[in-house]
Amino acid sequence: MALQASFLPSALSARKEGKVACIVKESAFLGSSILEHHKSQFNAPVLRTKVADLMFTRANLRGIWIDRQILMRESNHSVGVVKAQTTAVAAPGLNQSTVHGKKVLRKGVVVITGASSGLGLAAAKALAETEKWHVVMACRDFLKAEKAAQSAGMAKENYSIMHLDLASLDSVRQFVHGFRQSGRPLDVLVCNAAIYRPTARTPTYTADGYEMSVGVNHLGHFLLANMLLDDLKKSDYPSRRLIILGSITGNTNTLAGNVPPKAGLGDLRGLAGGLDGRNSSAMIDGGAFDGAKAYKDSKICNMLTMQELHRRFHEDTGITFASLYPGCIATTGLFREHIPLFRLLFPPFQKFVTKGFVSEDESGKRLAQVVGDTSLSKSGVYWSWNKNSASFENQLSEEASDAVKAQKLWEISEKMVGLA
Ligand code: LMG
Ligand code: NDP
Ligand code: PMR
Repeated sequence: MALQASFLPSALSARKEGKVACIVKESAFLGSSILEHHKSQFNAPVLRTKVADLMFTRANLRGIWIDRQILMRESNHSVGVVKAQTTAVAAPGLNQSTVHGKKVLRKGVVVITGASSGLGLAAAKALAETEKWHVVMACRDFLKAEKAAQSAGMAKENYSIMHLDLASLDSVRQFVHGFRQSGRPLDVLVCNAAIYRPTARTPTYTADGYEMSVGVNHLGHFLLANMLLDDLKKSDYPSRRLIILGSITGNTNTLAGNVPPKAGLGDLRGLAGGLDGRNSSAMIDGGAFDGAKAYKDSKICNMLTMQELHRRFHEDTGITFASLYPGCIATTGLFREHIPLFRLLFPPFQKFVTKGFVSEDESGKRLAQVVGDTSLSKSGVYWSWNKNSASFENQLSEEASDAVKAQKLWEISEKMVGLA
């Protein structure tokens, strides 16, 4: 059996204010899962690995790529955690294989950011259960993601976990590099991760110095989406999609969108000024910091970006660009920073008063539809679901569908993430 191995070093992402981890150890917990994985799937020889940096060993066994990745997770302090993952995928470029004379579509590969909890995890689970998707869970906390996947009952061959911290553009670039090294094709990208800081009195900043909510929810995803567009273009999968989560609270044409503080990007002067709270405001519109508004503003950015991607790339590439409001998933980690009373009252309020509540399971199924259902393949759409859980094309607010603002947002964002 031919075994071809290559070792590719890669730089580590570092938060400006934090220390880069430099101690590496192989976790027994992960190590055993890899071993079992190897044995059950390929009966491959056990590859023993002791590595002190980010490395990839690729073994090409009779046309099946086995990628063994050992990634080091960055932490604010000097503790490193090793990630190891092994996955089989069809050789890139072949979207079909023949089994007993029948043509079978290969597994689709979907990258979901923030798949360690809430909607992202529920969608990962729903997709993995179909056995038609391999889910790459792009998460900032590897162990949390591994535990989440295991407790969700996801079968090992249906997912892998890769480190991605959207609060660092370096980490985004490294993720893309690592993903490409894995040899997997990219068929669908879901920009799902987000943070919400409703009780923050003062802004916090990403490694690149941008206000955290917009930095993570919009700018990190903006760079990721732009970089991975090339990979989506190369995919031979029948329906390639790029999905960015939106929300009702960013849309002022709804009751929920009118609960103060209301979203609004103004003339983008704060963003154009660097969103750093020093030379300019930490808010996109140039106003005083408001954590809840920053989140809602970031959601407008997400919805505008999806439409701008559609205008720029859909016709030439055939890629489907979509956004969605999955319903009010009032129980997720998104509200972790809200006051305890809010966290207690919000779910029953949404269940019994607004009736906008949706369970994590149900929301995961909705996102999974946008990933894979043939009926939701239209590009440029902001999907929502009615009371009977039937999908429909929803209307965005005037600001969230403003093409001039979308273009301006695109141009400023390109500069901020180093693409222009
Ligand atoms: C603010 O907090 C932050 O202060 C601000 O910084 C910013 O972050 C902002 O938007 C972000 O949030 C707001 C938070 C403050 O407000 C809420 O939490 C309101 C939403 C939750 C409302 C709970 C309503 C309680 C209803 C109970 C439902 C039980 C369901 C049983 C029904 C059974 C039916 C069969 O929160 C607080 O500080 C404390 C909140 C105290 C409650 C305030 C009550 C407001 C009620 C308004 C609700 C209107 C509902 C209409 C009722 C119709 C009845 C049919
Ligand atoms: P959760 O907090 O449960 O999930 C958010 C995910 O994002 C987590 O996995 C979290 O990781 C991850 N994340 C946060 N910061 C970063 C970062 N810097 N780098 C990488 N990943 C990060 O929230 P939800 O599931 O509710 O939210 C998912 C999406 O759904 C968001 O885009 C949100 O805007 C959208 N949405 C949610 C609604 C709701 O009612 N909940 C309604 C409408 C839209 P970790 O686990 O490590 O914290
Ligand atoms: Mg809102 C009328 C329906 C409705 C819906 C569908 C939502 C969704 N909310 C509705 C109404 C109301 N909310 C009303 C009447 C109030 C005043 C009591 C209210 C309040 C409220 C607060 C304080 N709602 C909130 C908050 C939050 O902190 C959440 C937020 O804004 O997060 C950004 C939130 C939400 N309400 C929703 C949804 C989906 C959210 C959170 C998630 C998000 O937009 O991503």
